[in-house]
Amino acid sequence: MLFRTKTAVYLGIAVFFFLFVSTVSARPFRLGKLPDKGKNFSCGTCHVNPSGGGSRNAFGKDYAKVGMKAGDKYTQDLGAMDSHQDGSSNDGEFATGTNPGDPGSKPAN
Ligand SMILES: [Ca+2]
Repeated sequence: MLFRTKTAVYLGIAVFFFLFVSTVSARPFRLGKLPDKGKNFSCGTCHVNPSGGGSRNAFGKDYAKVGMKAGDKYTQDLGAMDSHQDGSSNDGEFATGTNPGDPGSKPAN
C-alpha cells in the first residue's frame, strides 16, 4: 500500500514537471518569431492573459489562422492585417511599439 502511494506521488510530480517544462519552453520559441521578439508585451501579444495561456486576443487568433498555417511564422500577410481593426496594420503596431492584439494600445495619430 505504501509502495503504491509513493509511486503515485512520484508519478504526479513527474507529470507536473513535464507539463510545467513544456509550457515554459513553448513560450520563448513562439515569441522569437514576432517582429519585436516579444520584448514589448511578451505573451500578451497573442493572449488575453498577459502571463500567457488561455484564450487568444485578435492578433493571436490571426497568428493561429495565418502564421501557423504558413509554418508557424510572422508573414507579410499577417503584418498587413489589422487584427483588432483600429486602423493600424500589425506591422505598423510593431513598428511603433504598440500591441497589435490590444484594442486599447494603438499608434498615436
Ligand atoms: Ca491594429
